[in-house]
Amino acid sequence: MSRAVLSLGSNVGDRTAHLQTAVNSLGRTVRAVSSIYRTPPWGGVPQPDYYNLVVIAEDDGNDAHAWWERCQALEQEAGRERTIRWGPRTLDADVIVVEVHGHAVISDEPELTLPHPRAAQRAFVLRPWAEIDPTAELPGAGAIADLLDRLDTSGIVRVGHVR
Ligand code: PH2
Ligand code: MG
Ligand code: MG
Repeated sequence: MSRAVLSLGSNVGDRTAHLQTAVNSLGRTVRAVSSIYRTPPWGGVPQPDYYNLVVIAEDDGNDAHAWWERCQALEQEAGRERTIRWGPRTLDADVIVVEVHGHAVISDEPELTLPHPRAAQRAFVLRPWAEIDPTAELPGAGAIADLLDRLDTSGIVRVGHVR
């Protein structure tokens, strides 16, 4: 059994619809979905605010890579075009953490680095994640509640929920 924390974001087109479609596509793997948060763009590229949420999903497999493939498929479904790094996008689907049989997967593959190397600095990941799993730990970095205390969350606003 494997359990994944996935971060979904959109800042092009109908942001809510892109998130909704992605959550629907994850289907029966979905165990919890956070609210949708409007979040200021992170990373220095001027662009519209994102809508972000976090999903916790589970499957019967033992393969962290399968989550990466699912995320790629979600981005493709949303017509994602890869242009500017950290630039605007219809859908970004990132694998934050994977546990296989209760153990965190540590990986430094370029395609899938686990845990996600920048998650500890991203309130747009930690804030929605803390909503659905307040005592979660980011392996190697500590409790997400403590990490979040050190970040600026002032621009993050809860705006709704997928159905
Ligand atoms: N994704 C990015 C770059 N910057 N900023 C926010 N607030 N939310 C995102 O999902 C996001 C971002 C590209 O991965
Ligand atoms: Mg991303
Ligand atoms: Mg990404």
